[in-house]
Amino acid sequence: MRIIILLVSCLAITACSKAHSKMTDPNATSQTRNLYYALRIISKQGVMLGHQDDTAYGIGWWGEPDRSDVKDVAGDYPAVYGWELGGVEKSDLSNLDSVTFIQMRYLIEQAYQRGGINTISWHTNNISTGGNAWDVSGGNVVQTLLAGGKNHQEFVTRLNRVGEFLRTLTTADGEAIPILFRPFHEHTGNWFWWGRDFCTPEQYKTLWQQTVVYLRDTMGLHNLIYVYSPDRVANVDEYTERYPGNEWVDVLGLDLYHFNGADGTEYYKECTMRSLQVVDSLAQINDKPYAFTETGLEGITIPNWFTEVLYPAIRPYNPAYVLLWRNSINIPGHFYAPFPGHDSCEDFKKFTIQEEVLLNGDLFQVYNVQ
Ligand code: BMA
Repeated sequence: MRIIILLVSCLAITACSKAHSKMTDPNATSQTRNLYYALRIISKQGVMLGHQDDTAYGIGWWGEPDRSDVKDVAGDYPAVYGWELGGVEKSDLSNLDSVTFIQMRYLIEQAYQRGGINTISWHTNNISTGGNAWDVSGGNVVQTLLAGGKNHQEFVTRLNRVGEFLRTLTTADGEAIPILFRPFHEHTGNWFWWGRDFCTPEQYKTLWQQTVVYLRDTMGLHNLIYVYSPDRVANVDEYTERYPGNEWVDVLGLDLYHFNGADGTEYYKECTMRSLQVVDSLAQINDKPYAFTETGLEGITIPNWFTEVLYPAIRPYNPAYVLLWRNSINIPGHFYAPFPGHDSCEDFKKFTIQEEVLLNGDLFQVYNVQ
């Protein structure tokens, strides 16, 4: 039997009373605060498995009730469900991966009702060029979004649409569903317009802070936990160069993928361990939970990747969760979790059955501790 997170309910009470003031949002709802402190406690007991778009679609299926590739293989849903907002800022009905926002809202609520944890990223378009998040042709776009910049008003309009969607994430009783919100990610890389090569550290920090202030203070959203997630880093200085500050960030994240199949294994392990070491030390110094916010090997071309590559790389550390990216239905080979019939299924089961790897059914009382 796995670890029962029953412990969370009693431990969280102590943790909450000690450290309420440390969240970015001092007025966060009680469920949001409980989730935040539960992350820290859970991370001492195990690592939750996450999967992007888990219940929206998978390999060979789309929008089937109660379906999940992770569940089909491992017998349970992941503990953490990743979602993506790109498109909501333009009032699109679906996100950039064709998931409708109506469906996403429904699946987020379902995940919450079964005790799961929801996290949301935002691959937002480039306002200056009209291109997508990967369009880096517009020079320093971030600067134009800040107060006084020529696209500031438009940025606020778009952020407002994000906030209005987030506001609708409630239970039928109107209780706000806590969300781990992860904007402007992988900014230590140079593939998104908010990346390292396209704005100064101060501009990035200001963009982050203005985003928090708008959602939290102007819009009054109190169900958000703010997650900072750079790509791989070599040292503490790289991780903190664009860090908006402890009062603006709740969870320290890390995104890092395995490239080049078997040839890339050692490099992936080395980078993951070096980067997690950095995040782990900063998390301890700053008293924050941390998470491996995105990872995976596209197409899982190494059948024992979960037990032989991922597990040893994360084992020395205590991320609260590790989130595998999506299983695309229409981009051939673009999947990161196994599905029935895939070569890595047995290995994935071995990985998930370990005591310290937590699926949805292992979570108990994360939200409603009084
Ligand atoms: C990327 C890929 C894209 C997708 C984007 C946002 O890593 O999966 O196909 O559009 O994430 O989800």
